[in-house]
Amino acid sequence: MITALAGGVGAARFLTGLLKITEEKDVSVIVNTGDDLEMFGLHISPDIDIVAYTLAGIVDQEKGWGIKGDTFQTLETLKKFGLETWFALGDRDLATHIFRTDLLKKGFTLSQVTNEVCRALGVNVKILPMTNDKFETRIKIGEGTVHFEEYFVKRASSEKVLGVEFVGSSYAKPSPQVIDSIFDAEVVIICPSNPIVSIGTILSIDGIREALRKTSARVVGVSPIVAGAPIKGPADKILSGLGIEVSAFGVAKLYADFVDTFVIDNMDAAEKGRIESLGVQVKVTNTIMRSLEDKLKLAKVVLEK
Ligand code: FO1
Repeated sequence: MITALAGGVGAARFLTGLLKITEEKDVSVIVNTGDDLEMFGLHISPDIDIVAYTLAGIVDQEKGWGIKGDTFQTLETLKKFGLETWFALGDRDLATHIFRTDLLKKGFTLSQVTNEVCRALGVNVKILPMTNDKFETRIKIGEGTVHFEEYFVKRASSEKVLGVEFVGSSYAKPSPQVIDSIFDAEVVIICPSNPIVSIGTILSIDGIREALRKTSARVVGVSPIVAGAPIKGPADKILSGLGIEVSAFGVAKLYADFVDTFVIDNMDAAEKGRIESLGVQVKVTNTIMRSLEDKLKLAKVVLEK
């Protein structure tokens, strides 16, 4: 059994490679729900949908999110009604949000809804929301705090990050199977996602970090930072805003209390010694996933003992 902790695009791309060398039924993915937001009365779970669409083979590969070939007629009409349409929701993508919102209103948990979405999309990997409780990642900027997606999309990560708030971490509980999936795994993989607003959110949920420290599974992290920058997303702005070194070492230090091995890119080979001084084993390889071959090779390096 393999369990992965995942955020959005980087994690989904890594999982594509992993699933070429493992059985879907043996893989569980604990997904960040801190990006979840409500728009037009609909509950949207960006990271769950990115993972589900990617593993179903229907994601827009170039963007990494949304459904390939989707149209945006509904959004254009909503704009005519004067609604905010900065978050690009396609017509087919909206069907997922309508379906999810309808089931949530009928009393289904986010876990149950996610199971239904996976069943409909033919995804046999277990996608586990980190929590079924309300949780929101908010970014502190000069004028106050905004939802992560407003910071990242509407404001294009333009403001200086003064802090990050996990609204819900004081009460949110892990969703069913999350803790078991960590203890029952032979390997737990920390995917190359944003260490603060994707992995950090998952770690802030009661009991998850402790389970990662205690599990007999081998815990392997993949650095999302290569040569001082993220491949995609605002990890550098968020890390530096929090005064954390924007490097493979900076991320390794965040995970050092539970990770056994940290996989870093060839370009960061010089950081091997510093990371080992944290008590973490290091593997150096190509972590930039341009092709399916790259994803396959990275997954093999992560899994090999
Ligand atoms: N990212 C953008 O940069 N712009 C968008 O308009 C956008 C819309 C969107 C709609 C549905 C969805 O599931 C994801 C979407 N994303 C968009 C991606 C999202 O902002 C981030 O990739 C994740 O939340 C971070 O992992």
